[in-house]
Amino acid sequence: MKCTVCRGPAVIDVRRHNSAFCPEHFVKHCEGQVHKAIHEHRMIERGDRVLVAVSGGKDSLALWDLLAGLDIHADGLYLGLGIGDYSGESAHHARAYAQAHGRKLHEVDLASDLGFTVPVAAEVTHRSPCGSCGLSKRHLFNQFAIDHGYDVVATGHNLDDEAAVLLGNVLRWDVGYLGRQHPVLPATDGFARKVKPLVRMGEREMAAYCVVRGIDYQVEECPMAAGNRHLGYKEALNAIEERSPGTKAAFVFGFLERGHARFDDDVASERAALAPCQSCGAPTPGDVCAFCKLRKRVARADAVDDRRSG
Ligand code: Q46
Ligand code: ZN
Ligand code: ZN
Repeated sequence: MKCTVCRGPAVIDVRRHNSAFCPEHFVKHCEGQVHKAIHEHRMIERGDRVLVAVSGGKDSLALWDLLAGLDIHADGLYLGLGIGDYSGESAHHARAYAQAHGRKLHEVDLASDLGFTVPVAAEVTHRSPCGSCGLSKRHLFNQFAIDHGYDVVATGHNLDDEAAVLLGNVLRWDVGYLGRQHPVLPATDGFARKVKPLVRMGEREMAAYCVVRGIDYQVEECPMAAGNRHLGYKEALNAIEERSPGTKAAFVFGFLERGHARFDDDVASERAALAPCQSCGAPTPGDVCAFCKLRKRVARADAVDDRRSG
């Protein structure tokens, strides 16, 4: 296998681009794709303060690294989810990258700062841990950005993630989610801009990028992900992609070009119904936002436990 650009030995092939790359040209390829995504969707403007949601996994660390390669200065925020050794290891990788590259990493810890962990939330709500986890991440990354003057929150969602989420949204015809599924969500009252600069990059490419760049990342999957729907959708899409390379990209980009705008009205009416949460001020369709409700439920369960043991 030879590099499409320089004919030197290639280390990775990217079938949907009919290309293969040596390490140097692979990094250039990744930077080019991220640059294209940022400009095409006007994700980040000069002078924006950017906050990267850093999990310690390959995508978020690659994103942080790629942004720096494109001269976009960004700080990171690591959220401690309290998922045992997995969270400990993830934090280690996030801190090690920040330290080695002289980057600023903020940290928020669910247990010590907010009084609960993802496993506890799952137990109390009797729901999948990913529900409480996703809700907490969305809320806390946004809140942190608003409180600390960041204009943009950048997340490491890649093409495989976006295709799996899109498939889930289509299978349920969830019009609100379809309308909000976009690589850039503009800032509105109470919400910082959200961007996904890795939308053109496959999962396998992000792992390869980290290897080529010598970035150590959390290779373990989250132990709470086992059996979740998202993984099932990814497996289904991988089977299709294997037979027809390029299907995931056609699915996601076709939706963005020809499908997304059809759900504008659904999003506009959802947005019109938002008002500040009575407890924390974040925009919500009810009186109290889902995150504050979750916190209250966990606190109530704690109080019951205390009474029982006391
Ligand atoms: S961290 Fe959280 Fe993921 Fe673990 S509990 Fe689910 S959502 S799987 S990206
Ligand atoms: Zn090359
Ligand atoms: Zn709230």
